[in-house]
Amino acid sequence: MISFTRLPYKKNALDLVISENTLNFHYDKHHAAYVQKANELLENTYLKDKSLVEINKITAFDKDYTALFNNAAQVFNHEFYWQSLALNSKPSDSLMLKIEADFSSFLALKEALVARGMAQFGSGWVWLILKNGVLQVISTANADTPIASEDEIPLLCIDVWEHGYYLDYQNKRLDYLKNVVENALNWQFASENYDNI
Ligand code: MN3
Repeated sequence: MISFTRLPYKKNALDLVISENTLNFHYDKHHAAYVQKANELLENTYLKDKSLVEINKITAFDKDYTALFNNAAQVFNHEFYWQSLALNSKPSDSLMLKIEADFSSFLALKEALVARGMAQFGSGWVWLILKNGVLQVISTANADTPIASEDEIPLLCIDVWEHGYYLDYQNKRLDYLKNVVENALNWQFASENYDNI
């Protein structure tokens, strides 16, 4: 059974970057629907008592479970995205040193996140991950998620499905990405993920 986790803040907490109106749909409708569909597909399978991460890892490469993977991965990705958002946060000293080592500067990392989001054709996700000891910015299409992989550890993500920004930014993905990256990424969450590896 996959749970519908609570938003880690009030729906107006990210206002001016992501509105309460967007979260009313994105969290209450889209995220909720992925939870409901994943649980319908889990029923009567041997996977139903496994954790969300285990379900993702097992179903990611199994064509018999494509629909379950798509919905379970979207649940994981959305939970991770809600935690990836916060106003006014900064990387820890250790993460900042790593960013400067692998991207040359914090600014260069932020530019890479925006550029990767613009380069993702159609729906998907932008991620800051640690892979083989190196920070990387990647994108995944549709529901695909780095946790399906054995060697990609996600630190932050940004949803670039249109449902995540259309009400606030219409078709202007660039404006959404720039505003999120500049003002609403939860670097404390990224730092905890990095420092706990
Ligand atoms: Mn979404």
